[in-house]
Amino acid sequence: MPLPRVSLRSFLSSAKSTLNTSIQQSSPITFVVGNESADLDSICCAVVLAYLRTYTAAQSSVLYIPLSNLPRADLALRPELIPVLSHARLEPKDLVTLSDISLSTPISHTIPAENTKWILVDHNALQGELSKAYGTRLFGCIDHHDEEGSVLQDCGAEPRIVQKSGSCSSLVVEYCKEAWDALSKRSNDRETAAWDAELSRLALAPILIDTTNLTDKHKVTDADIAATKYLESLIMAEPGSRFDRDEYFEKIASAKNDIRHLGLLDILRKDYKQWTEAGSATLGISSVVKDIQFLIDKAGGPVKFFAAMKDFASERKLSTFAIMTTSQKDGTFRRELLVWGLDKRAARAAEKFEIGSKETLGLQQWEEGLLDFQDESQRRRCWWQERVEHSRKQVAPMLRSYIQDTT
Ligand SMILES: [Mn+2]
Repeated sequence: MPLPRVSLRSFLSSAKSTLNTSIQQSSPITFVVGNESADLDSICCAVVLAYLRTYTAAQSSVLYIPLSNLPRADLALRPELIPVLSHARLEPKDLVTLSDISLSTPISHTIPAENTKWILVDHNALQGELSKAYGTRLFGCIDHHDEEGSVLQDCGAEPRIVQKSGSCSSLVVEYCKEAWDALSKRSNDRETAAWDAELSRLALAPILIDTTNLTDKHKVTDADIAATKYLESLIMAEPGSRFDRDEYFEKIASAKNDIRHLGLLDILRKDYKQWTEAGSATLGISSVVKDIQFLIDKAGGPVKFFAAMKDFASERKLSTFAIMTTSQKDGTFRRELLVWGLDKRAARAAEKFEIGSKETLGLQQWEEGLLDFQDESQRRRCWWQERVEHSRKQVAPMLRSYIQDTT
C-alpha cells in the first residue's frame, strides 16, 4: 500500500526527514531528480512526480525524494520560483537540494550508490558529479530531450518515457493522470481539492513558461494542451477558486525575466548546462533571458565581458563556452548565439559547427562581427540566430556532435 496522502508542504518535510534517516541508517533511497540547469521545469517535475509516485505507486510504501539539482544558495538565482511555490503554499526552503545530500565529498561516501535508485525527469542521462557517483543506478525517466540511451529500456514498474513536448511537466501529468484521478476519488473532500489544486499550479507553471502560455507554435504539443486543460480543471474545482491562467503566466514570466539585481557570473550560471565529450572536451552553455548587449553593459564593456566569460570557462575547465540569449524587441522574439572555442580542437569544432549549422539555425553575423575573434588557438563568433525555434535543446546536440567528430 502507498503511504497516506498529505499536503505538498508536509510531503517535502517528510522527504527531508526520510532522506536524513536513510543517510544515517544507510537504508535504500529513491530519488526523482531534474537536470542540472535546475530550471522551473526540472524542479516542478521532480516534486510533482515524486509526490504522485509516493501516494499512488501500486505495491510500495516508498517515499520518493524529489531532489532539486542545485546547491541551496542557487535557489536565489531563480526568482520565478517564488510566485510558483507560493501558489502551491510552499517556499524555496521547503525544497530538497544538493546541499541536503553532499555533506562530504565525494557524494558517494555520504550515500553509497548501491543504496540508491534514480528516476530522471527533464533529462535522460545524469551529468557531472551525480553521473560519476550514480550513473549506473538509473531506474526510469520522463523526458523531452534527445534520447541518450543511458536508461535501460525495461524499467519495470517505473516510467521510461522520452518524447517531444513543450514542457516535460506535460509528460509527467500524462503519465500520472490515471493514478492521480484514482487517488483524488478515494477521498472526495475539501482538503483533497485543495491539495489537487496546489499540485496542479506547480505542474502548470513550467508548461506555461516553456510554451509561452501555449502560444509558441514551435513548442506546443498535444500533450501540453491536454495537460493544461486537465490541470486547469483541477485548479478550478477547488471551492472558492479564482484562477486566471494569463495572469498566472504573466506573474511567473515577469519574475523570471527580472534579472537586473543579479551579477554577471550569477546570470551565466543561472541556467547552465555542461557536457564532457570524448573523455575530455567539455562544453558549457548558458541560457540567458536578456540580450548580449545587456550582458556587455552589465560587465562594463566587451573587454570585461570576455574576461568574465573566460573566468567562468576556466573555473569549469571548459574547452567550448556558448551563450544563448532570448529577448523581445518591438514584439518580436529574438535569439543570439555566441560560441567560443577556447583551444585548438574546440576552435576547429566551432568552425565546423558554423559551416554545418549556419543554414539550419539561420546564423547572421552580429553587429559587423564586433565580438568575433580568432587566432590559432581559439575562435569566437557571435550571431543573430534567425531560426528562433531552435533552443538549447536543439543547439546543444549539434555542438556536441561537432565536438565529438573533431580530433
Ligand atoms: Mn524541460
